[in-house]
Amino acid sequence: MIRTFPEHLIRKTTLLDGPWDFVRDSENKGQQENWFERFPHAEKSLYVPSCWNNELHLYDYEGIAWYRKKLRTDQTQHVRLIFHAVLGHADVYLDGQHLGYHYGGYTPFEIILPSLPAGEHELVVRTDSTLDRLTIPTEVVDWFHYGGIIRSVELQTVPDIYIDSFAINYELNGANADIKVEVRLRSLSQADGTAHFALSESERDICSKQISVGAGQTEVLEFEFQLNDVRLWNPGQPELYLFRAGIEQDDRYERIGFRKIETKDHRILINGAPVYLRGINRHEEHPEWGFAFPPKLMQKDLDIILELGCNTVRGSHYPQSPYWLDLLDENGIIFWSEIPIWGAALPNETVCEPLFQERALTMMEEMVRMHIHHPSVVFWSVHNEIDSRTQDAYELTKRMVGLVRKLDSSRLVTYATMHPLEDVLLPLFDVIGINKYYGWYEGQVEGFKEMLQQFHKRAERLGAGDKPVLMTEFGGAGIFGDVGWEPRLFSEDYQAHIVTEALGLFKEDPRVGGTYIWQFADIRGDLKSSGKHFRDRARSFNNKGLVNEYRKPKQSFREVRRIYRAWSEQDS
Ligand code: ADA
Repeated sequence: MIRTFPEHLIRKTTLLDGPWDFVRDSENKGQQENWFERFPHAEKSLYVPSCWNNELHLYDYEGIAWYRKKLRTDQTQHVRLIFHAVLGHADVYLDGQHLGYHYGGYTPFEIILPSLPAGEHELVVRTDSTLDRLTIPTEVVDWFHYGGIIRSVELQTVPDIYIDSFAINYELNGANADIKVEVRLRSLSQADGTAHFALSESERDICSKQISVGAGQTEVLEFEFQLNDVRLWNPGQPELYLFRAGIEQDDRYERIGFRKIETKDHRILINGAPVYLRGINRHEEHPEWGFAFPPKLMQKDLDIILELGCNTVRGSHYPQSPYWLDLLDENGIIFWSEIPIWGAALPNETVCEPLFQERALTMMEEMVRMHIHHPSVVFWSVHNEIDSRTQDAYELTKRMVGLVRKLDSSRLVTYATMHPLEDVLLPLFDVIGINKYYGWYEGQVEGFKEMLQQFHKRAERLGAGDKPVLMTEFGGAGIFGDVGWEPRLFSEDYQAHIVTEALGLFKEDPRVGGTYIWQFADIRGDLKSSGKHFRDRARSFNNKGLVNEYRKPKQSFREVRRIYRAWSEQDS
């Protein structure tokens, strides 16, 4: 399932999920040997979506792999092929022809195949999961280097004139919403055509119109209207609106929620009311599924996060599944969406590289377009822990923030810094996220107090003193089951101690608007016996989860639940 609700009722959609032929190409000879025309003997059958690393004997394979799926179509038809996420580089071929290339990992891309003849077709995908100094993320990153087609592949049949895109924008004006809708109708026909277009919301007809679309052209339709007395999307009390764009032979549904996002007095305001953020960082990862996280487990993650008393989740560190965001929309949970620029070990030279910058901007744009309608998304985050002390970081960040503001001015733009006392980026953002690990990587947990005092002074000097500060990462590792009388490093007890002490300190600071504990669940780490990074990660996992990788609660979970629930009581 891609969404929790159908996006089309008329348009025929089929998921190509299931077994695909799979073969590694560790010597990178597939292109030269035309594997896209003559697929070699498959090494195995692999279920898509999945990460190959979760299969036997493929655990640490990073590199090129080819996939093949045979499909059968019963008549000539226009096809829209959507890859909802392929890790790294993806080249797509159909019947030996190269159809397109995408770089990324967590955002969808599509290919239109006009008049695909009836018969059997061979869809081949070459993927490359290799991380290097210019990929995003780069080669040193604190999560497992998975590879594969991690989200569904969808085959849609579209008519001669079809709905190419459907964008809904609004501004709240008192109790009413001023709405702007843009729909693109695209023709795949050799002849001019017409369509009867209708826009509606639930059972309410909004407008309809007869449209002509020239052969092979795209017609852009724009509508403006007002909805009165809208029910607002609020944290914990979400209200959602389902809009339909339709023509005789095609349709598309988009769901939104109405809310206004602001900042004031160091707080995030939703619909004018301050919301203290009780959050958690969540990787969309599981030891059995990797990044191909199944919907059923998303529901379970959500249930655990609600049980914990959270009202927000940081999607660390990459665009997460639309299905997950649908669940957050439906439960009134605030979401922080970010792209995988993970910078703790990112050299400054990389930040200056044109290819890296181009990838960063493209990824950012793809993420904003992908998640734009989700009311749960309140923050767009441009990066995590890059060297924010440099002018080069400033230049890249300025471009990224500028792009995001151009694409969406209704949300807050943010990032997470690990250099709060030397950071030169503060003035660029609406909200500052701070990652610090007192009590774990440095000093005692009390160190937060002094650091925050210094930070606030510096932020004022830089003209950023009025911005809300969120503690976006803090915590420590606790190995599940390691409990005792003494608070030893790596015990559940010590982890619980750091997290609870830190939460108390943050709550006393009026300029801190919320907390995101690192992290929800233990995740697989990227450890190499020859590598120098992450060698403190016992079991090859980052063990800072409040629950372990199978979602079993540690002592810190129970402590945080007590604190977050008490805060929630105070705020209600
Ligand atoms: C960083 C980083 C996280 C994780 C964490 C840790 O702050 O943003 O992804 O690596 O440190 O556990 O050290």
